Formats: sequence, structure tokens, C-alpha cells
Amino acid sequence: MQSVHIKEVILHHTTVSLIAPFTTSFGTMVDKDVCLVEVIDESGVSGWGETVTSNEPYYNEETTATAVYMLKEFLIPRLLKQEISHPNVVHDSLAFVRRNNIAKASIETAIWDVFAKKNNTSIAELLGGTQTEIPVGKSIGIQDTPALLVEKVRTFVDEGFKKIKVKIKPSADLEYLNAVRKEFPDIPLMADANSAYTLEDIDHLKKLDALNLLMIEQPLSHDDIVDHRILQQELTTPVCLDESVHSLDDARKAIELGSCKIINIKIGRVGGLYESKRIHDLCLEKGIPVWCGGMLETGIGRAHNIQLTTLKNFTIPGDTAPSAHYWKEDIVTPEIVMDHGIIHVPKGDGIGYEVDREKLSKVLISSERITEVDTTHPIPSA
Ligand code: OSB
Ligand code: MG
Repeated sequence: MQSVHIKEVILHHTTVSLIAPFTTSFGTMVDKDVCLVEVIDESGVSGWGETVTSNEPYYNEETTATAVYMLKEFLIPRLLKQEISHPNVVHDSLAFVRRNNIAKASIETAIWDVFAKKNNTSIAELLGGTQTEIPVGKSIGIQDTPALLVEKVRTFVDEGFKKIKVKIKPSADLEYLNAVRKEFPDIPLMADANSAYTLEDIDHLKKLDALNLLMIEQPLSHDDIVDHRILQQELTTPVCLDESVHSLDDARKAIELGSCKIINIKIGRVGGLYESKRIHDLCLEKGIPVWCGGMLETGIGRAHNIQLTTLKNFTIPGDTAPSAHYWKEDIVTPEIVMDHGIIHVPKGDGIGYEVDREKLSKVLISSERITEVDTTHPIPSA
């Protein structure tokens, strides 16, 4: 296999606007700054990644601005002009920086894209993914009334989505979910709390067991795996962890403790495709099903999610909905579309989609070329 040698990195600073506001227990998102990371190999091949951050540190501790800072001051200086034999080694190369996983993933994923393209293959193939059709779920933000939510669910069920995920918070949970279940007794339905509850809510959360949910996602604190164990012992509804799993080690500990029965894998949250694959493999071995979460990505992040989801333990529909559900116009071509609740995995090399520079220019604020190591910080060598 041909290795990667990064000649330059271009940080494309963009602002993108969702077609509709998206509300979770931690707030409402409408516009966000996204940094698109273009890694250019000495052969001239470009690969793409994206910071799946938003402008505020409400989901986790990172923002787009902190991710850009980490890239410029630490991560790019560590990788620029280095010989990278395989993208599997990037995760460990960046381990000298604690956390900042979304920043790390933005460049790690771009290196996977370069490596795959240089070697005339797809990321899915490099990972060992075999699924060619990805079932798609829809994540629905918190609505003003249960009736509005039911109408949204109806629209998405009619479009063919294979799973419906409803965002909840203490003032918008049982009444909303009951309304949906009454109207749709059999659909695969789940709830995502984004850490809105504590163990004091345990009696309240037990009422969810009557709703036959696929799972409840991240009910308790964003970095907890101990209280989730206590909750899981009290619930028949499977607990799924999102925010609390940042690494293979976190996944192992959560599984050993019995803190969850399902794991949501997000490439950004765990620092890249290599760690995502390792978590996938561990979960497969332990009988824990996984699914691919979403972070309201542009087509670049979405494409990486599709490549990852080809792995066989992604048995539950993920949150990677088609681009038109987020953006008036996405930046990749062909458009990412759904066919009766299925995304067909593209056959092309790398991420399988092309970044359309004309479309990119419409959301671009500025492009910053980095060709030399330029940092005042000491950076450990390989
Ligand atoms: O918790 O899964 C989450 C979006 C932003 C931050 C956190 C989450 C989400 C989603 C959206 O649920 C999923 C999507 O991309 O459609
Ligand atoms: Mg979540």
C-alpha cells in the first residue's frame, strides 16, 4: 500500500445554515461554523474531513473554534511532512494531545480519504465493511407540542425512515412519546435525552418501559458510566450511550459495568475512524449492537458515516439522513439521497463522493493554507 505524505493542509472555514432549527435538551441549532479539512498529499491527491462541532460547547467540550485552534497549534504540526504508513497509526500519533477528539477526527478522517484514494479503494473496503445498503433513521428535534411531533413522525414514516428518534427533556418527554406511540404502535422508536436527567428521575424514567422503545440514549450525565449502570438495572428499556463513550477504553468499561446495552458510535466523539472500528469490533465480540450517530454533518462527515456503517455490527439504523433533510444545497456530489429508507453505499474511492468546489464556495468564509510547521509549542516527534 502507498503511504501518505502530507504536503499541505487547507482549512476551509465555512458557515452553514440548517433548513430548520434543531432543538435538543441542551439548546437550539440553526447556523454553525464548520471547518472542512483538506489534506493534500505530495502526489497531489486531496482527502477531506470535517469538524463535526457547533459554535457552542453544549454537546461536548469542543467548539469549531477550539477544533481549529487544536488543528493549527498541535495536530497539523505533528502530521505535516510526516510519512504516514497507514491511517491506523494517526490515532496514536495524536494521543499526546488529551481529548479534543472532534479536532483529531477531522484530520484523521481526511487522511483515510487520501490513503484510500491513493490506493484506489474506498474507506469501507479498508475498514473491512461489507454492507452495501445502509438503513436510515431520522432524528427529530424537540417540538412545541405533542401534536406537532406526531405530524413530523408521520411525514418521516411515510418517507420510509427505518427508525424514528425523538429528542426529549424533562418538560417534553412522556406526553410526547405517548402521543407518538398511540398513533404508531409498531414503529422502531427511541428517545435521546442528551444528559437531561439524573438518578433522582429514576421513577419517572421507569415509565418509559411501557412504551416499547428500542432504547433510551444518554439519559444521564455526559461523562457518566456509573449512574447509567444503576439506571440500566432498573429499566427494561435498553440504555444506549452516546456522550459518555470517548474511546475504546470507555466502551470496554461501560460494557463491563453493564452501563448500557447499545452504543452509538460517532466518528468525531471518539477521535476518528480507527477508534470507531475498534469500538465496533469490541461491541461485536461482546454482543452489543451499535449504530452510527449524527452531528448534523455536511456531506463530507455524512460520507464518512456511510463508509463506517458498512461494518457488520451496525445493525440498528443510524442518524445519517439524506442531505436534503439538513441543507438547501450540500457540498458533495452526487447528492446523498435515500431510497425507501436505504442509502446505497457509493462505489467510488475514498469517501465515495466528490466535494463540489462551486457549491463549497457558496458557504466559504475563507481558506487557510498550511504548508509549514508554524507553532510555538513543543511537539513530540514520532
Ligand atoms: O445527541 O445524537 C445527538 C445532533 C447534534 C448533537 C448531538 C446529537 C445530534 C443528533 C442529530 O441527534 C442527528 C443528526 O445528525 O441528524
Ligand atoms: Mg445523542
